Amino acid sequence: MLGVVSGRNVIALGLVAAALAFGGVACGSDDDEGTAGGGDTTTEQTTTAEDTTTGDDGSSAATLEGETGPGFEIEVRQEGADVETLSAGTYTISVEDKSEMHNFHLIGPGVDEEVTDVPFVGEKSVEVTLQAGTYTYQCDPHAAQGMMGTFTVS
Ligand SMILES: [Cu+2]
Repeated sequence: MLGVVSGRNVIALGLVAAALAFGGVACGSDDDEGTAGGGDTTTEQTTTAEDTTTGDDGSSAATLEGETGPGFEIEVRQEGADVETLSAGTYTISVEDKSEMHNFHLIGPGVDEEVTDVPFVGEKSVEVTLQAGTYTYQCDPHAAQGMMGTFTVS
């Protein structure tokens, strides 16, 4: 007897997986951040030569150092010390203005000198002749808030 071998051909069907095209979702982030509002602060720097010629005859103008800002402070110093009294005479007052919101204004007998104006930042020197009396130095916009001081000349 011949055994009939029934061969079975199993046809394997290869399933081709359909490739799905994924639409890549681009993360739309704004890379172009425009730098808004560049500071247009033009800081003027006036370098005034300090002519503190220490003359031998002692007739040279003494120097006062004024300072206004950056906070709500205004000062006049001589050799580092706060000025309260001075002798009459000619002085060079060198003002360092550290803020564009303050100025330096000296008012008194024979003097009405706005050494630096409000937008100015930097250093300026002027020569002033002080007479007997009381002088006020102030920041005009903020004098009422106490940004001022006085010294007496005799
Ligand atoms: Cu001020």
